[in-house]
Amino acid sequence: MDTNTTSSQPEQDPQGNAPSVEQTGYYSDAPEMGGGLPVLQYWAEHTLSLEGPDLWRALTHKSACLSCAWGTGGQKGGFTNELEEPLQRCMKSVEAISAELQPPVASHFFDRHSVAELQQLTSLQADRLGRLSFPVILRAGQSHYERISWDEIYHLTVDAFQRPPERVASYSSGRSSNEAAFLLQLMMRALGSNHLADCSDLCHVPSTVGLKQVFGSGTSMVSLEGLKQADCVVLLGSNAPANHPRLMNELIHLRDRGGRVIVINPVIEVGLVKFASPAFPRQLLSGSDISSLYLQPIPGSDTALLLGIQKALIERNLIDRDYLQRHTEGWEAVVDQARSLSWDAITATCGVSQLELEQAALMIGASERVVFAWAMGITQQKNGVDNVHAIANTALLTGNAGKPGAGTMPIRGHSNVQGFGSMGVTAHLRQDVQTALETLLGRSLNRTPGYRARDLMDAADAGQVDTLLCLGGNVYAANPDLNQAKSALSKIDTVIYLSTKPNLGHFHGLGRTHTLIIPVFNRFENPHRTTTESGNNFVRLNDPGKTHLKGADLIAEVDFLSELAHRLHGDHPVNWRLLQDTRYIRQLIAQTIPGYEAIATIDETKTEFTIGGRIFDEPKFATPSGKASMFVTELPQLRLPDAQSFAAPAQTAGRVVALMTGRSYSQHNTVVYKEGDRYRGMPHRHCILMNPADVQQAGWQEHQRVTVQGDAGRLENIEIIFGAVRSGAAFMFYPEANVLFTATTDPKSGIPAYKRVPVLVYAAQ
Ligand SMILES: Nc1nc2c(c(=O)[nH]1)N[C@H]1C(S)=C(S)[C@@H](COP(=O)(O)OP(=O)(O)OC[C@H]3O[C@@H](n4cnc5c(=O)[nH]c(N)nc54)[C@H](O)[C@@H]3O)O[C@H]1N2
Ligand SMILES: Nc1nc2c(c(=O)[nH]1)N[C@H]1C(S)=C(S)[C@@H](COP(=O)(O)OP(=O)(O)OC[C@H]3O[C@@H](n4cnc5c(=O)[nH]c(N)nc54)[C@H](O)[C@@H]3O)O[C@H]1N2
Ligand code: SF4
Ligand SMILES: [Mo]
Repeated sequence: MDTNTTSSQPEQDPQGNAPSVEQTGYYSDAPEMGGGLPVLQYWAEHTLSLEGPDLWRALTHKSACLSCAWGTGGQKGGFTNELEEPLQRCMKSVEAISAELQPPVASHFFDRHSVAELQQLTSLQADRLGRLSFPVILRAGQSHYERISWDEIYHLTVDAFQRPPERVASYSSGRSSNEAAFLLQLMMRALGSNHLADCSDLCHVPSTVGLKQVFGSGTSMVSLEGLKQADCVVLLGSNAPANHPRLMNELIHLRDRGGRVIVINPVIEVGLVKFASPAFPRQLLSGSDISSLYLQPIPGSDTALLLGIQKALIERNLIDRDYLQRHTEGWEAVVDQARSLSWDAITATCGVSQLELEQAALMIGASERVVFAWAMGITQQKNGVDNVHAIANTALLTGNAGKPGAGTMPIRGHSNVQGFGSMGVTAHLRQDVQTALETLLGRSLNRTPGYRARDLMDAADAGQVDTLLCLGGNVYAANPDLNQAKSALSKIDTVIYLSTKPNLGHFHGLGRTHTLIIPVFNRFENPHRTTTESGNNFVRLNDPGKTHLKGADLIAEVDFLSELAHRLHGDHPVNWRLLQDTRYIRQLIAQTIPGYEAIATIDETKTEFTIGGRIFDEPKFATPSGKASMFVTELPQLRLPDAQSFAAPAQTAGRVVALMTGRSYSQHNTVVYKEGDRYRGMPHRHCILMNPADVQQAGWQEHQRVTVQGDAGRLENIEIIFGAVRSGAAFMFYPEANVLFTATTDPKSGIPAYKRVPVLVYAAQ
């Protein structure tokens, strides 16, 4: 079966307004708009509850929000964005803080519950165990985690790192500070290992790779101030109402000033049609219109859709040839390719009509300043880098890069994931940072690129990794093929987790000889002053804080890493123990990380800043020639396998669909906060969101239970929920869905194609 057939998606109305969710008639139990009163209700419930005082203390603490990389949390307390606009804390921030404010895991908990029992927990149950507040170890042959002393921790970890450098690795997630990130990579590189896998390898790595090739800089070129000047935003593959809620305020402002929003997403996300933001009290009941045009492509086909928009722009003479000639290279080939592709090939691949693509092109062409913003629907694809190139090409063809109010804007994930990249936590280090680190360490460093996250799992599976240090995150559940992940991690001798809260990885991602869980302070309780970097390239200074955990045996990440580095490397050429004072780390950052010079004086000036060299207000880019390089993007070949190719019982009649896996409204990555997703009408985690016509054609009904079979595993007893997802596609929640499939990766970036997973859906006999 092939998804490239007719789609039964609802027609767009000729005004270019997206169908309302009521018009689509898809939802049985979902609300009519995103945000709204439930958000205020959540705020009220939590801030007025017993945890209220601690919650307010954390909310008003001067530090960046823990949750997403939009980076709320200002100079004068926690509620402002970088322009000091008030009322910028969303409910997701409260959700994240509230999880951190849980009571500690009881002191005898691990004695009383074996790992086998803990493996039965769901993600939600694991998180609800409370905060980790003392270090524990699981030794080979033992059934229980047991408490461990700090002496023994250092003894074991030093021993674990004294292995050949090519056999030691780290994985990190983007919640820790810039200072911890910088230390981590310095310690690893000083050992001779470049195996600095990071959650961004599973997230925005195609944006970093693709944008660097085009513009010489891998982050957003649009500042928040710039976004406020745009008159059109093209939003691709993002569920911002759930994952970057304060971006919605900017879209509402944009619509209010007469601008347009083009949404590109195989699912009609209710909050992208209409959103009620508490920052706009007068529209809280009625909601504000978001999308002016909503296009629903086949999952994985965005490059085709963008080629269609490019073709329409060229045919209608809406491209800026003067700009292309002056500021870009390689544009002729890009224009030739889009021109030569047939409309049939384009529309058959993306499943969106020529008329709709032309409408989008007209909107873009008629706008003065267009921002192209995207998230995981674009990057987590087999052609993730091509998708990013196709977006950049569309921006460049219309002269929408290098002027205020326009440009390319990857919407980053974790609150400091971009800072990790800047600090050099990457398997593929930039040359200028490498050189600066070599000067700092007084010797040359290993230049072979290290393992990205997927390479790490494969190397571990092949028995090539002895030691893995995880600075946050959940490397087990974040990866595809959970069985492989478990088996790969079990071949590593020592796995060390630095974490704030228990997660599935602590119970399934177990090392062969030792697994250590070291509890750390989170951002708002960290005893050190730290910094973080938002997705808009803004560096925040986070004040020291205190934990609510009484008598807890926590450590600051920086203290652990500098002590370990000291024990491994001695005092030369860096005085590692001195780095327990984060001011010294900031001096090293200022010396080595381009654009971070202003961090040298931030302790005195307390002035937060935008990183130099990244926001392009003029079409002079960071490439050697100063011009943007344009790359031809291939039309994706999207065929779904036959039903027979899945390991299902013989004679099973089923439907093969392109499954998108992603987040529910109430989860943060692998950590589930609440069972259901009210905005998609999914009452619990074991649902598959499907197109009603597809379900009816298969002879099934809503709420019926089905089996979902991928190439690596199956999930049974999954409830069908009708949703505004296009025909041939479906949506399920991660991390549960990660059991289903092996990783198909983008050869240009190594990212797994989480957003286009072929699965067979069938009803139990
Ligand atoms: N509350 C909350 N906030 C978060 C997170 C969280 O888990 N919870 N996680 C953080 C992190 S690390 C990240 S990376 C971001 C993630 O933020 P998002 O990228 O917004 O999250 P996802 O749920 O992965 O899915 C994004 C959207 O992609 C669409 N999509 C799927 N396939 C395709 C496709 O082929 N093409 C297009 N155009 N769209 C597609 C889906 O329908 C969905 O609406 O959010 C960050 N913020
Ligand atoms: N199928 C599918 N899989 C995906 C995705 C998808 O869309 N679909 N998305 C991918 C993406 S975009 C990402 S980013 C990854 C996420 O992957 P990760 O970043 O690896 O996972 P998280 O679930 O964010 O990690 C949560 C844990 O981090 C720890 N933590 C929280 N705060 C801190 C802190 O301050 N310090 C330390 N040391 N630890 C802390 C807590 O113990 C918590 O349990 O998952 C990827 N996997
Ligand atoms: S938009 Fe993101 S950074 Fe801002 S308050 Fe919400 S979760 Fe935090
Ligand atoms: Mo992410």
